[in-house]
Amino acid sequence: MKLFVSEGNPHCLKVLAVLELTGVKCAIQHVIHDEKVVSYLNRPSLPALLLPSGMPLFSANAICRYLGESVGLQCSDLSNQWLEWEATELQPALAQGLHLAVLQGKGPEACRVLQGPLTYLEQSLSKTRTSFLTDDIVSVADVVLWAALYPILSDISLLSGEQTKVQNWFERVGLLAACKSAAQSVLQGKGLNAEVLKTYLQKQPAPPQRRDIQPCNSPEQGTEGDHVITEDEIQSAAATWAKGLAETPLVTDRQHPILPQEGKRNILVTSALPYVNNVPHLGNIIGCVLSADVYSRYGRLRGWNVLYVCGTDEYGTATENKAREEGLTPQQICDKYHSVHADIYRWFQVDFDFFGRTTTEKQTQIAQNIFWRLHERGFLLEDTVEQLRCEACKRFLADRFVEGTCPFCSYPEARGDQCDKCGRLINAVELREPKCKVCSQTPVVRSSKHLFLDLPKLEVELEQWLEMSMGSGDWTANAKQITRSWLRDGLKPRCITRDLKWGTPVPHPNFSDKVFYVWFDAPIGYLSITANYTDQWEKWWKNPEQVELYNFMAKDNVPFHSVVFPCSLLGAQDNYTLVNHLVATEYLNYEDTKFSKSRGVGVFGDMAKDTGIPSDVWRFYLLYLRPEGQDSAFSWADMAIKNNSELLNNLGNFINRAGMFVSKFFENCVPVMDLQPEDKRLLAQVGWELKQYINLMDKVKLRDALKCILNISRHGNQYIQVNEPWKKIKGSETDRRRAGTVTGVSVNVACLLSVTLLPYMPTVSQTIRQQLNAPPTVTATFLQGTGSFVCALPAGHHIGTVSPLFQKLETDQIEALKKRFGGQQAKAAIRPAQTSATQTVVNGVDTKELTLAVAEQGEKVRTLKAQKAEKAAITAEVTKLLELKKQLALAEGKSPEPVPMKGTNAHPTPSPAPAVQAVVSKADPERAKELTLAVTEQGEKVRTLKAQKAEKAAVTAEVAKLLELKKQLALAEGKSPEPVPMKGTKK
Ligand code: B3M
Ligand code: ZN
Repeated sequence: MKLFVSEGNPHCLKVLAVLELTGVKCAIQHVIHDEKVVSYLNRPSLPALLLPSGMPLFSANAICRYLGESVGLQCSDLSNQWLEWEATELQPALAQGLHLAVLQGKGPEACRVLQGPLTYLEQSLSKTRTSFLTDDIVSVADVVLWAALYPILSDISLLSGEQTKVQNWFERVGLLAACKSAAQSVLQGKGLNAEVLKTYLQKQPAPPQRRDIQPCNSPEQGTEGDHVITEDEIQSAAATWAKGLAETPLVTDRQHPILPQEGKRNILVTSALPYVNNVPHLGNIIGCVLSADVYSRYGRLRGWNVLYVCGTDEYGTATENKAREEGLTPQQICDKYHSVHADIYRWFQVDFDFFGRTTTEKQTQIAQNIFWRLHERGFLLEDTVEQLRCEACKRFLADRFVEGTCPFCSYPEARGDQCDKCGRLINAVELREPKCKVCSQTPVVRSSKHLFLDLPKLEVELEQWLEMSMGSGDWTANAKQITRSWLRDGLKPRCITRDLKWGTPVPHPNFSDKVFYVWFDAPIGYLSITANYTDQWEKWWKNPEQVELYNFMAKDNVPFHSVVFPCSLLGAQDNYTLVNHLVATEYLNYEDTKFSKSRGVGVFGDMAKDTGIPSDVWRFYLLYLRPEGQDSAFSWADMAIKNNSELLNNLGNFINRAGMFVSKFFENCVPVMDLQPEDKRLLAQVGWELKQYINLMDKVKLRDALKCILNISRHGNQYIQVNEPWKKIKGSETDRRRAGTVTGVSVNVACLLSVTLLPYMPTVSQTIRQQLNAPPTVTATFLQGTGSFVCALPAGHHIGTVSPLFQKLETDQIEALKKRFGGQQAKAAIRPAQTSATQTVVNGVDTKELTLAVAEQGEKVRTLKAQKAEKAAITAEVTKLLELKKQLALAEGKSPEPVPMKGTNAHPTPSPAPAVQAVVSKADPERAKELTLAVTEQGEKVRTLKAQKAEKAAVTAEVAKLLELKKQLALAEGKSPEPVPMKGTKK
């Protein structure tokens, strides 16, 4: 065996100390920091241990565990838990702390960054009666934690005076000869001041900046941002809080028709008009209507004057075909599917001010008017066009009905109007090897006369205007880039007429048998839909001085909204409102493939409601995944994880605890709050997240803003966890006042959350506000200006009835859904378990090696996650991990069940029916009071264990106790001793 270490690297300190402690025989080789010892890793990773088998271990904690095990020092569950905590919670904070302290000389800030983990350690140490973390003898976990903290804690000035337990423990471990000599060898016994540490840190990638470190919570906490709360912020947060709800206006109900108002921000929001002839899938929904809905709802909360319009895009050959398929007229198809769309969006709670359609009289009027104005002003050209005609189908082929090879990039599946690979627009006749999409025959070229929009003539004006719009508005990066690449290639005239029947008729006598091309016609739909909403539509659409226009769409719609349509409007010279903010999403995939109606793969809008998963949860997950900046993929397993960890364990848990404390401990009445420095610190942290939320929302970064909400509740959970109001309520008068303050502050944070959540989860938001009996003015208050977290539920405020907000998504439920909706992954997940893994058993692979491989791979995944590596990279490693776990399970003779997902909890084993059930219940208020506390306390214990991902058996045991206590409580309250359902589990 050979151990590779480098000087100055605190991880090497861990392994050297454990090596010496265990006395394992092993050669040690000192190398320089960037030496690549493990050939297949793409970056140097030290320390590394070359096992006798030739297999390398390259995570310090796995090496330590291995060394311990090889001398019979097995890691207990508790030790393993500490190692886990060290890797996932402490290390990220340390990376930032060391960076701040050593490279930037910011000791106090480093201190603040480490405060969370150190407080947690202090609390844990004060709860144990043993001299070390897990026992009265030192464990691998003690040494690992000691070594990790050595550089920081050896500088005593960085330890706050209150952390005496940590200090004593640190000194005790440091007395071990193994630790002393390792510290000497790696850091010259100098801790923070060691030159070698500085050299080592300089070679490390800058750590991701963490806003704050939570002791134990969801694994995916926000690590972006780099905010350290200052004293000023704390003071100003406290001052803001004290203002309360006083003079804040009410968000008034909308009065239709909504029209621009003098002196207001008048915001016109459109979502791309979904094609009527098919049912939208989740990708369509998040790309347009849902994103625009979240932004509109947010805008209304901000007090802006928002009008959100949308409708179905109904003309074109696709509709004609669908009609033929279903034996209906095109109009009947439109009527039928228009209402299908409307129902779906209603179910998703998309709050349009008006949802119209393009096949209306107004559409004809406005489109023809724009056409004539373009004609009169000389922006239309006449030309003979070669067109593809399918002789087999006896018709001209609309762009979407021909497919072939892209003449620019050779992508083989380019459409007749556009290439999905390079994004360029194509004239169908330019396609190489064209094919009719209906019958696959090769179409022939025929010529006829058509009208063209003279884009080159409008190019200069367009460019001037684009420069201004992109400069002052919020255009997503993809929208800018696609538009620029269009202009770079130089604009060409675009044909705006088609030889079809189902469309807006071209009014020109020479073209009376033609209709407008859908992409000339459809964006005019925005105007005509507004005209169907109000006769005063021009106040929105011919009013660029007063109106800001936001267009939401998927990226393939960009050129039509940034080039073609603006040119139509510019050429019409009628003072039209042009797009100020163009918000385009990337694509959402389904599992590891694309949504496909024909292959029956993916979730379509009409199916979502049949899953039993609430609309709000769908909204949440789609927005959490919103493809901002890059494509993303819907995954059932991930949806369950996000639901169970973020909604249930983080958000729901916090809001429910806050409310329950008020109702259980303070008779539904918000207690007096006497703010201490740490409460004010929380106000500042929450206030800061609120500001981020507003900044991001203003810039339409809907996905990132959602993370701020989750961060707020994480802060809240941590605050409750640290302050333990359920214990303090039983203490002295001072303790009880403290419990009151913490409860009051928490329930106010819950109130803030209800408002920030409103755009995303309107029903949940309303439920919370009802439960808290929040005054209606709260919605307008928090989101004013740059955001202000005021005390909205003051002492004396009475809340309503609190109940759980979310339900757990069970693994079997998710597996069933995955099967039902198809996708490669569903099949893939089932197969390998029985094939490849079975062979492993036959081959008799030793479980010890597999155990190590699992541990190693687990570390790898954790590291990648901590480093916020690319999702694809993480997913790949997670897949490997799962496969290894399956192999291990098989090798151990267990069934190759899918490994339960992280973040889900085992079903609590119901405790055996107690004898008390036979007893006729008789209320005992004194006992009930005591039991209420016991239940709360036990509930906290279970939650803590779960959050710490404690062993299943341990959790189950505590859950059983909890259920028993609840039964006793029910009896003492004179209720029937029915088993009380666990929070968040299904009834
Ligand atoms: N119906 C295309 C699409 O949904 C089209 C959008 C029109 S927006 C005016 O991708
Ligand atoms: Zn054909």
